[in-house]
Amino acid sequence: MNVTALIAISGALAALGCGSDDKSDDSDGSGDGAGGSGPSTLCAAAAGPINPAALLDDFEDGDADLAMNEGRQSQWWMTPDGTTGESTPLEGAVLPERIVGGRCEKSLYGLHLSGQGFTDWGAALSVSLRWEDGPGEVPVDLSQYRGVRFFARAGELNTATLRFGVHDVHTHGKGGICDPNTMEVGVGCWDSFGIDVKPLDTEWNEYSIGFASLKQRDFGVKAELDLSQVYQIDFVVSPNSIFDVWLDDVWLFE
Ligand SMILES: [Ca+2]
Ligand SMILES: [Ca+2]
Repeated sequence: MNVTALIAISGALAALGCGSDDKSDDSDGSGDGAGGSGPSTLCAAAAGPINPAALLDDFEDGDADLAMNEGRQSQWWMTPDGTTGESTPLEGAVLPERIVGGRCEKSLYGLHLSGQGFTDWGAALSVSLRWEDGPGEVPVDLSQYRGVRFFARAGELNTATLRFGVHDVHTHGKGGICDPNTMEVGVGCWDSFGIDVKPLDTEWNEYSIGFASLKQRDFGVKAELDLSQVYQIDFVVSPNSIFDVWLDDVWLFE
């Protein structure tokens, strides 16, 4: 099934309030990194992953905490670029918001990021994968997983691009490899392994992003993604945009 057909189907099903149990997306290559992201609609997935430990968060508990699986523990966090923008929330821990009417019947809460006016790199919804008293962020081993799946939708006024990114031992400021105190090309941090989430539309779609599809933007330390030492996952909205983005049911897949 091609992407256009999937979009048409997902739109029609979304109008009914729920999607089908269409497994055809598993054959489109997105899971193995060939395609990166692509939309599909799978309400069945709202019941949870086959491996419950693969859940990052479904937001139904209403807190800012990551689901505590496999040693992962941290909080969803909003970081604006420091220019004169506005957003809800502006900065700090991000609490789930009620989804009006729910999604796929079982989901009542998701994360909602909205705002405008940032002019440098935009704003990031991030989650460290493990936080410990003392050292702060520490890496976790995701090498058993092939990628991340989540649901997303945009509000009608959204003009932002959403970039999914991963920070490993090479790109995170705590990794000890890049230099967090410089923006020097080839030396600095925060050049995540990422990909744009698209097409993003006003209906909920499921996106499967294979780790193998992620690419750096080549402004910091250049490296191969080391899945055995992953620090952080980001969803970054582009600068000079109006952003209004929802996320739900974020989990890893094997
Ligand atoms: Ca939670
Ligand atoms: Ca949810």
